[in-house]
Amino acid sequence: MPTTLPRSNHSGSDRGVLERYADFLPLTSATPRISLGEGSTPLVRSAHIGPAIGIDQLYFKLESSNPTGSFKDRGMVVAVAKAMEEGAKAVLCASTGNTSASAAAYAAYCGLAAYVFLPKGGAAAGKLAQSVAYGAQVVAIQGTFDDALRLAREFTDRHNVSLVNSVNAYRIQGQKTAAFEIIDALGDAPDHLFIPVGNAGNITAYWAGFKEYAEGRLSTRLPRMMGFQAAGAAPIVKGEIVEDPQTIASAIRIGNPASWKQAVAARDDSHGAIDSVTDEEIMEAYQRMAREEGIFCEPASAAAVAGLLKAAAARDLRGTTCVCIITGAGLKDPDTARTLPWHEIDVPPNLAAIEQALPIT
Ligand code: AN7
Repeated sequence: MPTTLPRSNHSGSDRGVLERYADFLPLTSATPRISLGEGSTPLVRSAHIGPAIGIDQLYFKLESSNPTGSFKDRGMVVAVAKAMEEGAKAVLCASTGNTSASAAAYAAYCGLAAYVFLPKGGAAAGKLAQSVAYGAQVVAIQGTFDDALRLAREFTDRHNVSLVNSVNAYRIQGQKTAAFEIIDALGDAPDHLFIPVGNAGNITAYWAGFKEYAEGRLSTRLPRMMGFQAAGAAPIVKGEIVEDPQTIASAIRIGNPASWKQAVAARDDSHGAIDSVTDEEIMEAYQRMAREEGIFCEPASAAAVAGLLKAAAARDLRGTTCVCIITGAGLKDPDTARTLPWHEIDVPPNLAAIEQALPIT
């Protein structure tokens, strides 16, 4: 155990995942109760999209409200706490960007070194900026995320560094707490859970969480797990590895998911589905989320919303309770936002010019 541990300085609802769900996590008295205020994220009822498609009970789980702007913080806080408990001095991950931002933040907070393997040019600008700001050593791998993950596993086999990808079971343990929060907020599990799928850790974790609460009689039913991959990076849908995955949703540009089998089990055990959505459908959902709901999410998160729209067009979801997981914040990927059609009105600094330019009576 390291001699200096960060103090847990949180109270109330921002006390973090380790304290809020201690009874459900593999903690010991030696596990440092660290927190950057992760978890306890908002569950917001849809203002316009739900009513437009006849789903009265549609909710968005804003995982983008976590400390580093994505759902990764829930699992990362457990993985890093356990690494601390085991005396690790450094953590390492491969990432399409969000895992690296989260690993870098929790490592900084705990005084650990962080090494992040990113597919070169493959992480959105905001995520790369975070890794740099938190002081991680970035290693740009000239290949895909799948190459980076393979190399991260090989590297950690040979060196004294803790792997904090979702192949680390503590990550899944922490991430499952989002399912608990949904049940705690709604009083029971929803009928359908819509979620983007990349490396497939998150769908695995939610399913574990829903099952755990049901087994403990803290809920009475299980949701159908509805996972969505991008059409150009849809190995689970196709049933084969995608060597050169392509999609605008860089977070889920993954061709050989680590938790492939677990995702298929979640799909089948829940009588759900894993389907794909095109980049056009993702961008349509991305815009609608921002412009109709006031929720600026990243493209990968919009894949879940695109999946909801696709599913609602194919079959009647009216009368059901649906939750859509908004996995990451829109600010992570400003370059994609700038591709939306927009125009700026350029004016000299006087009121008359502005009044002439704006059609407001
Ligand atoms: C916003 O950061 O894989 O299916 O390396 O960042 O659990 O992989 C990110 C994945 C969805 C997919 N939404 O979750 C990484 C990484 C966002 C993401 C996913 C990711 P998984």
